[in-house]
Amino acid sequence: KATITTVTLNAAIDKTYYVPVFDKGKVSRAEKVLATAGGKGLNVARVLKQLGHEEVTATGFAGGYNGQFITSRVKEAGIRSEFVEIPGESRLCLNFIDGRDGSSTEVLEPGPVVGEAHVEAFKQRLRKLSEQSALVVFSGSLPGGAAPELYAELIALARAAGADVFLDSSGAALVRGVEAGPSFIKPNEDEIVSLLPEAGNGDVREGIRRLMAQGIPVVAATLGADGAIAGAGGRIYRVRIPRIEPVNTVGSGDSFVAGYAYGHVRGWPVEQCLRYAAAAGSANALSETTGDVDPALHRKLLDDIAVEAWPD
Ligand code: TA6
Repeated sequence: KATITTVTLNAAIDKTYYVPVFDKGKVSRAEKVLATAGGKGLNVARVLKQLGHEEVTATGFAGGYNGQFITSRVKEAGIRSEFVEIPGESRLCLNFIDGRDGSSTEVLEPGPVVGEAHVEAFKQRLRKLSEQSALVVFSGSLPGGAAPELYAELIALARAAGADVFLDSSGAALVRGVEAGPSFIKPNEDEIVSLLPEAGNGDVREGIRRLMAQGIPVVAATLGADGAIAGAGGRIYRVRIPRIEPVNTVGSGDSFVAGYAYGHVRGWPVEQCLRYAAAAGSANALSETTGDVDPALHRKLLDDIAVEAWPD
């Protein structure tokens, strides 16, 4: 099975506004606006395709005119679109990039509420897709109306249908989802603390060690310009990335997940998966478009990524 399926339960149109001056409480005029099919899972799907993974399927919920935009962009990118249509309008996620310092300000809509019948229809769709997939990647927040344990249920379902599973989420969805034992998670520093409230000391390495001890095989924490720290096979790895001038960092975490997934389904060793992942995250940050990796740049960046196992 070569297919990787990505799940985006709260799909979005990601809009990036390049604004020369972005001042809170003032009128800002954008000089450039970009729109992409977004929500974390769709960024993962697009980057997988750009990295050269041929068989990518995207599923989740999509609704209204925005939903049509999202699914048509997905198809244009050569990704199989298997979205369950829901009433209401899929959300917009806005990213304002201030020309003065390149900083991003994001405003994320909550998105439509999903009903029980649609969740049931989605489970059936996911079961079929998981039977055909080597890996299912669950990314992003849960839509309104979904129970916090939904990821845990979907992970169990995908596993039972024979697929491996990654989870990249936050808050209660992540805490409950982790109980179903995904093969890979990518919490940020705060999320490590929310997953391990009793650990308390905020040490990322210790948090990763504990999550591995709880049975999560790969735990990767991305640290922006500082690269990443990851745990796999009981070991901790430090991933260093080159110093770059980022253009748009939104979607770099998703690109990291795509890079890791690319190597994982090919059975690559952890170090190689991490290198591929980090190069994808950096390449995305150098593009104006959210969730966008230029393969030539990715290849070039691979040589500048350092992955070292931390001494035990
Ligand atoms: O990771 C960046 C991003 O994918 C944006 O593209 C935006 O769509 C947002 O995350 C959505 O995140 P959420 O966790 O709300 O699904």
